[in-house]
Amino acid sequence: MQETNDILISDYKQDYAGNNALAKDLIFMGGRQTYSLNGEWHYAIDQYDTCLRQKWFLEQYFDKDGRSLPVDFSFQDWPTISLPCSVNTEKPELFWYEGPLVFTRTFSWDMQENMGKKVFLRIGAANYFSYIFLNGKYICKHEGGSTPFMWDVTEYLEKENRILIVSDNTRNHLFVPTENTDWFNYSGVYRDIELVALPTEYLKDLKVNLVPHSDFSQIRIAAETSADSGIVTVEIPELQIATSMEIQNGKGEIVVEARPNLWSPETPILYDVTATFGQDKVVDRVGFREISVEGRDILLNGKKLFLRGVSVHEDSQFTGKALRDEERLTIIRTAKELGANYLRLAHYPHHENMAKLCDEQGILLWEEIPVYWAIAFDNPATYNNARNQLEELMCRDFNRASVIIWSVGNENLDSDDRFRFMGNLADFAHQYDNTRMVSAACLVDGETLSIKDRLAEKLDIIGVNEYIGWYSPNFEELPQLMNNSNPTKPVIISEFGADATPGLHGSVDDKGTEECQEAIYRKQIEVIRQIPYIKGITPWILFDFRCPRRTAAIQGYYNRKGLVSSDRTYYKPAFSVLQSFYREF
Ligand code: GCB
Repeated sequence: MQETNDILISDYKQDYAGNNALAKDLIFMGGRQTYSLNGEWHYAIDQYDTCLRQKWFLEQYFDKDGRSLPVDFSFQDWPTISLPCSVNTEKPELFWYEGPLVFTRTFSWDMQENMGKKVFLRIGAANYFSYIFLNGKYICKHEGGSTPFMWDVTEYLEKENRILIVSDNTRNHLFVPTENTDWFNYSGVYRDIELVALPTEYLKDLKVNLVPHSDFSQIRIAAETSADSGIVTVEIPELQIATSMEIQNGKGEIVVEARPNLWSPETPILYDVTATFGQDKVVDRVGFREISVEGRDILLNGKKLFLRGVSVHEDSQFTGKALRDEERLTIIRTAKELGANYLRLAHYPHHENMAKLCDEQGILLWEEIPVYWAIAFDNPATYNNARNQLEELMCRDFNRASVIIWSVGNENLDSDDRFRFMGNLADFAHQYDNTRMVSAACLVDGETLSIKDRLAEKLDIIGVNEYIGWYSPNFEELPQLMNNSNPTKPVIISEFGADATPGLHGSVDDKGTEECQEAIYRKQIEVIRQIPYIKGITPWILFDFRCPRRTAAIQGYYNRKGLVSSDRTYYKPAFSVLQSFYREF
């Protein structure tokens, strides 16, 4: 008796223990034709996880003798919602909802046209756990709310199909991020859902980059294929490159001599790259640049660089985390108006289009995984998950010239477990990718009032968050902090800032006023500009953003440290202060 059983079983998730979609399952997507499953889906709030307990996806309406059974779902009668989206901003009754949601829809599949092909499901991101079912079968699950995942669904597809997704953003102290953050925990499947049909032998990955320290004259092309052996051909027509590489054990790599025009914020030049493997073909638009560190300097294409940045969340007052490209362009436009050449995409991987747009628009990027605050650093499963999220991000954005820094986390206490955890992540990032710098946003050492963190030895660039003038109201501490520190590596002030409610006025000492925020920006800039080892700043933050922790009347569930209001229209005076500083460069 199904109903009796399911309520008596406590470890119902055991049935979904396998088939974990991981970074190794991702397939290179550049230029691929996809079949979109975006659009209207039926959905239900499923607070008690009854779908997974009762296995609704089996659609068992009758017992074995044909007698009808009572069921607790009716997919076709459920309300609909257009995916991808953050359900919180779409449905007022779901604004504060956290927990399991069930989404389902039907679709037709052309079996004839796709005969002999391998078909993969790809979900751009869903927060935080996703369980995928197709035609009554459990397909896979994925952990992590900001990175894509893929799974081979070839053998499950039929002419008429039902897909069902359980998307669960219940917070938990063992997750990455942990249960306590300073941003809104938006629910649902908020990036594209698509199928991609590939020939049986296909290109699994393509990485293209300028070889570091090659005098800007060598391009490395690395490919992975589903087949063990074969030939991959690669063309970069504007560089007169037409070459091929041999695949052995599913991998191949070549280095070719070339003199590309280098990518930079001033010259965001991209080259068309095409790779072919048998029947399969992918394309990408790739910029070539070299980012490096020399002593306390950051160099872009061999030239010293100051990162004139600002931090941003993936958060829209209107669309939650499911920003549209126009909204991404507004972020970039506003940053450029500020005079920025660099953005910190805090605190988790943003949509892949953000890095693509920044490649085109000439904005450098810091990308980050949500190893944020009090992570369970002693838990091996938490580490594996963080590492996988980092790999998914690095795999997804490897070819983006704009991305110059991988950040392995933000504001974590310097403990032994944390050093091991984040140190290993930093080592892993270095191993995976020698074309970028590795950093993390560290805390100031409160005891010595200095930039001192054991993790620094694992990083190329030290990020430091300091809120002097705000959380530490004594402004004298800022020059002291700078004088007490003597880092051997470049430092980025990855955060400083102050809240200001748009239109709220008072004296410079009245917290939450525009005057107070402006004064803190002036003082910060006055000190920072004199410190030779500071090679960039990303003040907190470009736009006000939603945040459940912020309950004071002047906050209204928003973090008001933005230089611009959450609707992107109102510029606070601190915006011009930072803009004037950036104009000096
Ligand atoms: C921080 C965090 C950031 C917060 C910010 C704040 O240090 O890194 O996520 O939103 O402070 O406003 O307190």
